[in-house]
Amino acid sequence: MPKRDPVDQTLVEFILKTIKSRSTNQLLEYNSRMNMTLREMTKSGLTADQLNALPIHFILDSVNKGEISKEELIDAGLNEEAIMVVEGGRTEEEEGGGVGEGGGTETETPLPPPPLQRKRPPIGDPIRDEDISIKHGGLSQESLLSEIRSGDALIEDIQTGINRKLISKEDLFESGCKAEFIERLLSYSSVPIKFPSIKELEPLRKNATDIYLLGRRGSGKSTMLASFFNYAKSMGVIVNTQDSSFGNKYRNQLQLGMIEGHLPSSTPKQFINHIPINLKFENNIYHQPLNFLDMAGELIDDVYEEGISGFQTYKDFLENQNDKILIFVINYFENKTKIAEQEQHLDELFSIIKKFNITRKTIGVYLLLTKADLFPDSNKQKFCDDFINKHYIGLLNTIKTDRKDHKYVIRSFPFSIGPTKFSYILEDCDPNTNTNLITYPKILMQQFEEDCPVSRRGL
Ligand SMILES: Nc1nc2c(ncn2[C@@H]2O[C@H](COP(=O)(O)OP(=O)(O)OP(=O)(O)O)[C@@H](O)[C@H]2O)c(=O)[nH]1
Ligand SMILES: [Mg+2]
Repeated sequence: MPKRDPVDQTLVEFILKTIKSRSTNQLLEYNSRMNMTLREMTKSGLTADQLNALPIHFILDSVNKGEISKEELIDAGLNEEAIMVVEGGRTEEEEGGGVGEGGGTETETPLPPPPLQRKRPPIGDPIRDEDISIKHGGLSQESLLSEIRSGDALIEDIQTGINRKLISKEDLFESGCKAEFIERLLSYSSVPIKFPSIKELEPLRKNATDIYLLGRRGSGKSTMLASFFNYAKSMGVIVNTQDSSFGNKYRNQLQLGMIEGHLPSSTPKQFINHIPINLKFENNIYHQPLNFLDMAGELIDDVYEEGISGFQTYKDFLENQNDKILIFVINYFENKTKIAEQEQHLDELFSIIKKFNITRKTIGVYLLLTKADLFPDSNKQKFCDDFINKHYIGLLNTIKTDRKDHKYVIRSFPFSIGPTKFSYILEDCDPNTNTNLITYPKILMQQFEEDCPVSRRGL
């Protein structure tokens, strides 16, 4: 890591956390102004699309300066043409190819013969080329296939494997993927979202119900919201509001992802997404104004580590006289230690929220046990209630004790979007066949209809 002064270092660390949302020009500027290296970027999650959009002379310079190795670039998803240039040690510009901008590097290294003997076939071509090494770019055919079978493979690795003919669509088919799923898998790209900082967020609307989504990293908060918004939209219940342009964009993005069966990426630390909507039911002339607050699980984990001070930054933004619904999104685990750890975190989080006086204005606490498709029982509601009464009794009792002072409803229910594959892709995204996409958001919508006050605003 290059030496920087503490201010620059803090800034670099902040930018690296949101590297996925940065444009090519910004990346080049960070490199020239702050010495941010390509290795730091790729290690922090720079996407293959971002990497491949960088000028080739910049990539080559980074390699020549020893700031990143060819192997690391391959692992990060550098495309084949660029790899060939890197292997040769010169830019295509020097070769007369005209790609990239600015000057290349001065190198005498001759280009080695290209690793592939013939033109790259179309993506997904099932025909195998015996000449091509089965170990390419740090990916081995055997391990990739085994990861595909176990469902642990990274989407980028599968796409790279197909592009480099290491595996074929047939392999995916044989491992149980349907043709329609394979198409969605190959077209998947994580959409970079530029999250506003807490200071940039529009203030929470007054006279609305604030819906807090509280849960650890990966518990399913954003996915749940995506499914809820998609369902509510399809029922014609959502009325747009102009109170947060970012919130509206984020909601639209979540909804489109759900239509394509693509799940959201992990919400970056430090961010709270504020999504205001109005629900308007057919039989009700009034609106229900709701402010959804999708919190980053990483932030919530920090609150657990740092106690109340971890929440201090958000105090001004969150403090208001609005009614509140606290949704504890509980990741369904079978592992006893993971269950106990999650229970401790949520119990502590509830106490912190209580100290902040947030429970004073609370009208409902929902305990949502997610990933119900993984429950071993077909009676999901009963399984959820029994599971919470058995494993989350400590949290439940803390909440019940608090409820003696502030009257609110406590509800528990399961949630699921149905089985997922390779972490970010829904196996079946058609609500006609995947009834999870209707059943669970419908329960949630009914609870909001029942519990949240209405307003004349917007009529
Ligand atoms: N099987 C199954 N997996 C799910 C379901 N919902 C979410 N997941 C998985 O859980 C992962 C994490 O979900 P997210 O919605 O990103 O979790 P989050 O709570 O928003 O996480 P952070 O943003 O990191 O706080 C998803 O990428 C899916 O792989 C579900 O209903 N069923
Ligand atoms: Mg999230």
